[in-house]
Amino acid sequence: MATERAVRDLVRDLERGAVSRREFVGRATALGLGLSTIGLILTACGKEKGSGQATTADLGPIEKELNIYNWSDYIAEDTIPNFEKEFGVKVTYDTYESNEEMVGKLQAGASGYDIVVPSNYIVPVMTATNLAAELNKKYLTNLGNLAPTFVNPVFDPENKHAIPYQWGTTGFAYRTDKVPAPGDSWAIFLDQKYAGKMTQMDDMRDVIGSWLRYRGHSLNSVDPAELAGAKADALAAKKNLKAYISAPVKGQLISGDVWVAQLWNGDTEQAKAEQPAIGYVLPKEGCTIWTDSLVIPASAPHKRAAHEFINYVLRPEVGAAISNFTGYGSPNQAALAQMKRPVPYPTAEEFQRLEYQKDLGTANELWDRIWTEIKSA
Ligand code: N2P
Repeated sequence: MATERAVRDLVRDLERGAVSRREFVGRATALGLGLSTIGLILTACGKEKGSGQATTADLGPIEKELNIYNWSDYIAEDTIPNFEKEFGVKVTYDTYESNEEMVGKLQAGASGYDIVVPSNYIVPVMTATNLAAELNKKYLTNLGNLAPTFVNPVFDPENKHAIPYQWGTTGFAYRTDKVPAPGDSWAIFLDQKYAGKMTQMDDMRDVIGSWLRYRGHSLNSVDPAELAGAKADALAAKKNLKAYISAPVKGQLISGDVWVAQLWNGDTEQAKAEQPAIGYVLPKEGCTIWTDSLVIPASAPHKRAAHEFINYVLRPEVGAAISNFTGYGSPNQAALAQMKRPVPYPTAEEFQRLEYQKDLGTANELWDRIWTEIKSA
């Protein structure tokens, strides 16, 4: 008679690919399992592991609800209504302004979300702490539409947990009519001439990162001396800032209350659509490039609907409509032909000024402390 324990261990080994299906059948038979039981287990465990396939268990019928938690202004107006109509799913849509806000919520136990949209450096954190569900590729039939650069990205080899959604850069936007010669340096935020008319983002990684690059360091630095320098520069700039504010600064740029704002390229494009006197600068010292991905939290209550949504976004016309609204680059290669102004992925030369953020590991604490000190100063 098979002990329960031995069977459980064997099934686990099968699930993680430690034994092949053929080995499984031999050992399960030796443990006394009947063929129909073995068949059921094999069906539940899906296809052979180790072939780059993620989990393949059946997710059942599509649920009637889907809860999406996304960055603000990061989707086309008709993306959700069209999905609801076609799939018969009611979508609840919430927004956030930073990765830390979103992850903080998940870490605190928020469990209703079916889709979240972390930046590259957050994905490994989510997978390491079991916050991200493994994707079931059999539901993602449009995966082939992804551009090669976004297939098997370093932050998620094999796209096991994350399907790239949009990519962009973090530079600064400015009013061309108020600031005719903005230069091309982060130093603009140190210029008293524009005191009270400038903002930096409400984002630890982007603010400290900009001052690290300003002094020629990596924006992923964990060197205490480099970080102390970045803090000093950030504090000097803070004297000229109206606020730390991210996407919602667009209204103030449009109205002219703000003339220079650290901002992402796509949100700048959105503001420009309403106020043409807006330009965008990628500072010569360098700045962030990021990829945000669709991820299904491990705790998602509507996983089948979440997969259908991801697959829907991977359609060329849906991906194109999203980027046409957001102004960001699309990782959906099939969508590019349908985009009004596709943002070309940076060349190797342009990459010399761009850097992907990485998780800071144990240095997160030091960064957090410095950011708190900057904000409360
Ligand atoms: C949303 C833009 C978010 C991109 N407005 C940040 N990674």
